[in-house]
Amino acid sequence: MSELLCGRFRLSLARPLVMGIVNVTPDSFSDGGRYDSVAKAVVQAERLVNDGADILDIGGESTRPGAARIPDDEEIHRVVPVLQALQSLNVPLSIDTCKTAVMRAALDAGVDLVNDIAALEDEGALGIVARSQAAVCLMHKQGEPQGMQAAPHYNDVVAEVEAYLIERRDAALAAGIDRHRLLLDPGFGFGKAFEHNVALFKALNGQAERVGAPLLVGVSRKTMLGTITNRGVPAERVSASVAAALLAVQAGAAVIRVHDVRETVDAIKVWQALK
Ligand code: 7PJ
Repeated sequence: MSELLCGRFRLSLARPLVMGIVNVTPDSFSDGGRYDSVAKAVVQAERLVNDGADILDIGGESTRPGAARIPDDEEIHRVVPVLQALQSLNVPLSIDTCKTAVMRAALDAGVDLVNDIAALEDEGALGIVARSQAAVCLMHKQGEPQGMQAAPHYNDVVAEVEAYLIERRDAALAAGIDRHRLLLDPGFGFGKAFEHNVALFKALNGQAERVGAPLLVGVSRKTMLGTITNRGVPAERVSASVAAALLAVQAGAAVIRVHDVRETVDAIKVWQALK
């Protein structure tokens, strides 16, 4: 079975891994000195580890459709104290960023995985990651988060997404990133209409073999699941998210990125015992 070289860790991919989402979003009312947002993120991270998270994904900038951008130094000041505080947990830490400056600061703070929705397209990103020991997730998106859901267009969404992932995988390999450090992600909800997401999900089976690297899948609480279940509120999409996570691991996904770690871990345990 294959392994993922991931900073301080070598992670076996013999069973699906659960990546728990930690958002570091400052509360503008109560956050003098950012102490509160750091403390809250650390508490949330510790809870996710207790719930069985294999990896923690720390993000300081929302990449949800329509979200505003924040400056590099603001993002660094949000995430680096959290990464430092979580080092001693002895759990692989991922940084969810698309900015080279944030990657550099996170790598200096000891991050084990760079999760990039822009697949290391930012200037200098390939080189920064290549010079580290960190794993990297290269994700497909069409357009930028600010306007990407306006009018997504594909002639053949599966073929186009897979061609892009292969191109970025090859760019990473050419930059000197070992293939055992790579994860690829079709990028559910990133410049994709409902029918594009459905087509991509149905194509997960065999996709890792076609694109030549293990897959990370992130569908947790996303709009596509709200559309299927008619749940407008993301927090009401937990059952839908667990069902989709199970289907993704059954189709061969190596890593599942989720909000609801405890529920997803239980479901995967049942799947493993009874499949
Ligand atoms: C993803 C992500 C995803 C990867 C976000 C949200 C939006 N990183 N970061 N894959 N989604 N690799 O969680 O709804 O699907 S932020």
